[in-house]
Amino acid sequence: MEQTMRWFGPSDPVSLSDIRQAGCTGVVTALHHIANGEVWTKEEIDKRKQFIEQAGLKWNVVESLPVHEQIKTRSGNYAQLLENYKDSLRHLAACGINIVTYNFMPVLDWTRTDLSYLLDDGSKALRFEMAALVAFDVFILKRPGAEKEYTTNQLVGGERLFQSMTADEKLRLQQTIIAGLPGSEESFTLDQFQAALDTYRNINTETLRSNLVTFLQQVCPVAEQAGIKLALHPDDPPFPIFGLPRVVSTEADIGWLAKAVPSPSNGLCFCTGSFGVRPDNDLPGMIRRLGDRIHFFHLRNTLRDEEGNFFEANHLEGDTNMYEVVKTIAELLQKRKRTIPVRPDHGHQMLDDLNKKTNPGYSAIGRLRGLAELRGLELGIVNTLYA
Ligand code: CS2
Ligand code: MN
Repeated sequence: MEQTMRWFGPSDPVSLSDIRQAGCTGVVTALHHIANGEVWTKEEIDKRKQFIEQAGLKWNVVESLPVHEQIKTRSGNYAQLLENYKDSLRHLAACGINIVTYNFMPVLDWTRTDLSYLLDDGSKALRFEMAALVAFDVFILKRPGAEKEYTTNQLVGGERLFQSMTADEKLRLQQTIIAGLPGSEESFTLDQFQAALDTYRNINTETLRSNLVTFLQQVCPVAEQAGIKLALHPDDPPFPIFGLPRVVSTEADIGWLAKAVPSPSNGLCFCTGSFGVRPDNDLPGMIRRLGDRIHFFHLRNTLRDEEGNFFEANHLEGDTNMYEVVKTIAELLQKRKRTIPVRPDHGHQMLDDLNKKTNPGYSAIGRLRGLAELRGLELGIVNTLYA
């Protein structure tokens, strides 16, 4: 596995030198200063690439080349936006970067309700709590019809939590959900968020799926010709929220998509932290069966409960059997005689980072711990199985 970490560019409090000291050979990054939908020029790509190489690292993966909402909804300026996307892919390929991550989640990128969930050991994790989602959706946003999408128990839990919250806590919850987590391209006020949700009024699962297929049918031929592997990131969390459709949550979703667009460039970013939230996703089995389609791994663990809450657990603990996952990846790489970029995805806020301002999920030390554990695990497995 090629060890990488995500880097948010020159303003990231975690520097390229930090990432190198963590044992990475590459970074995963994006041109975050270019607005979603605009073309990434060769000059801009090359400038960033040089900067990374001067620090002794490689730009292995783009995460993300964001897909504009108008492409997801197939509305407005989508035809031009598709052309821009193709141009950016061509330019990336010309600069020698050939793995490109994206997602097809409507409106919101990854979603959590708590960015500093205190764990027993004093470190802090990101958490998704159903009652908090209901509190926001039904009682803060007051989305029309929202209550029909929850069970009575969920509504009672959401209301109880809402009643117990101070005004500050309500505002913090709102910001956590819609003000944009690291890497998200959008951030919203309440009104803007409701307006964005409304653009999906006539888009159900089938329509979103067909829009994803249209997107892929358009961009895959360009990607194939340029030698680019597209890596679709799964839905996080992997179930519908805010009444929005979700089409990248299960093995069946991926299987369907692979059949609909068989191009070898139509690949996957296999995020164990996203898929792993669903008990019906068998991760090692999925890695085995989807093997050739996977171009990039996010390794992260989660621990769920029966109410649909989950938090980001230590990388080697939680519902995902990370030993089985890494062993399956090792088998895959051995069989294919190739390597694949991997990042620890998120990490806890811990040690010295507890006193610093960090990007939620993207602290230096928590990710360093995750990466170190995953590397050790891989080395142990590879030496035992293939020495
Ligand atoms: C997130 C996402 O957990 C994650 O991987 O950081 O922002 C992810 O980068 C995007 O959904 C990929 O397009
Ligand atoms: Mn991920």
